Amino acid sequence: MPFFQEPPRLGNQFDDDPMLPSWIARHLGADPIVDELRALGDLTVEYYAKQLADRLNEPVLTQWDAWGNRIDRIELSPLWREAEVLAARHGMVAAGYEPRLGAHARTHQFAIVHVLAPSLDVYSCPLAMTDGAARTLLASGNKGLIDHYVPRLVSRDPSTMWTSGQWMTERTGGSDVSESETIAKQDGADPRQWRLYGTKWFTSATTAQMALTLARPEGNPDGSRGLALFLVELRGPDGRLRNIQVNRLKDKLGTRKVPTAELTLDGTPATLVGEAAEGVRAIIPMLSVTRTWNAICAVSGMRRGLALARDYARRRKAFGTLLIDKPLHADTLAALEAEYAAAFCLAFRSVELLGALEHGASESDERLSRVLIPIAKLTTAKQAVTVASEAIESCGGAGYVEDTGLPRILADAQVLPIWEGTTNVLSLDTLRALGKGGTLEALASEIERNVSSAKDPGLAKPVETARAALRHAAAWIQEAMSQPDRLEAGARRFALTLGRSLELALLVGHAQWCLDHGHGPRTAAAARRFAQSAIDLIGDAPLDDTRLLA
Ligand code: MFK
Repeated sequence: MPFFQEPPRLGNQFDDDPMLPSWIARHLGADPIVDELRALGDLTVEYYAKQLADRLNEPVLTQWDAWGNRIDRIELSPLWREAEVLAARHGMVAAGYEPRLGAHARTHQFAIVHVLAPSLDVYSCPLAMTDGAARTLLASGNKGLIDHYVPRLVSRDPSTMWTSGQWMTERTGGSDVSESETIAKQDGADPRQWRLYGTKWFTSATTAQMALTLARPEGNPDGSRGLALFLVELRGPDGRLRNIQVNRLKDKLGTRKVPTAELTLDGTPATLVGEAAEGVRAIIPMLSVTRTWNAICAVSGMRRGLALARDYARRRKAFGTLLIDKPLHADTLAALEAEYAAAFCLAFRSVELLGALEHGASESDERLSRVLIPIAKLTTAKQAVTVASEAIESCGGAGYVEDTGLPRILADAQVLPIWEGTTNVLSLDTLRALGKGGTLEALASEIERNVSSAKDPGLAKPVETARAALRHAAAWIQEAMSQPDRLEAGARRFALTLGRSLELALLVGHAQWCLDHGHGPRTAAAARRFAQSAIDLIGDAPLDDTRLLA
């Protein structure tokens, strides 16, 4: 009988997660949520099979009908059509807005996302933007828009739920939105009704019913302050796009199921959300929400890669034994599991802060979240790519062959450090956040609060590693503050050092809780292992060398 390798299989993605059950027990404790998450853990296995079967389907844009009418219709992949229904029914957005769990609603929501999203082919993208749009409208105080749109965005009814896009990026760039070229012209006498003219270069999930977008009201000054925030309903009552042309769908490395498009707006009706200026400031709540989604999707993607890699190591034999029994293979997987555990803590701490912000956070929580959200996004996104790459490598050649489904994990992870602010843009945002008084102190006390809870002697070294990295980072920024080029050049190493020391501290805090509450020694092992990785990345590269090299 010739040999055929058994493919890796998924188990229940709640029960098999080494972090989520203890995190839920610590923060929510409630049995009904455990039952719900366990049921989703089975559902995600079922959808993983569908995802593999759906692998070759992609969105299709049809620009013209047979009679020459411009129709710009986008057909979604079958799994995405199912995901629309599942997402509404399981409250992937709605759960974050429901009052039952108060400030823990966000933890509940993102636990659902964490379990389910890896099987839904990046349907997380429109959901993240939908969530961000709901939060942005609520923050705008525009009662008419809130009453009309928010109930749709946070609905659990698939027949009434809407999704929203977020159109910021133009040909001038996705990072520096101050150069946006889209113009808004007043439409008639109603000061809230406008028409938009311009090109949007990267609009994800163009099948959404609405979008929030930036445009410059005619006559406004250049720069980001002259931009205003608008709400666009994409289709009229006849189902046709309202003066929007879909120029083409993007041909991307990953996120292939997401219908990302280039659009021309040619007199698109739009409603002004707030003032006719300061649109960047008005859209910031969107960024905080989508960056938190990014962090959660980074850790859930890591989980999926590791779940498959772990299972594969228990099925695959080479040189006489199972891979899992080989010290080097086990060592490699252990380091990745530690990386996941650390990233998990930071992503879910961001979620907790998001919930606190929405339920009357203290001033120090507000300061902390301003810096922790960009740090969590940039740190976990980088980890997601590394872990995905290692996870597919651990499956050998199979990890590189498309019809195993494994390469998609890496291709989809690679978007995470790019969209919603690249690593460098968010490193600079971290510096900007620290420019606000008391932010570094809030971060330091977050680290200290967590490490000082550790009583177990086995955690002493990780505690010292986290403290030492933070001390080094604080000393560096103190010195670099007066040297703008040095400060900017070192910003990524600085932000990642803060991210990794925060992760270590949170992991230590959770490890102690697990030891104290019968959740075993595994998280403490993760803290020890993570502490052996590069936590402190602070350092200056000579600027002359940089000039020679770059
Ligand atoms: C799985 C997850 C799925 C996610 C779906 C994603 C699909 C969507 C695809 C995309 O659309 S990707 C494109 C996303 N684009 C970005 O994320 C933009 C990246 N660029 C930035 O983040 C820039 O830093 C930013 C546009 C915000 C900078 O704007 P400006 O024009 O330089 O404004 P400025 O002066 O820096 O900031 C304006 C105000 O906002 C300032 O307030 P003050 O004047 O009071 O100081 C800033 O402090 C404040 N601000 C900026 N960033 C902030 C912030 N406040 C809070 N939080 C922030 N992050």
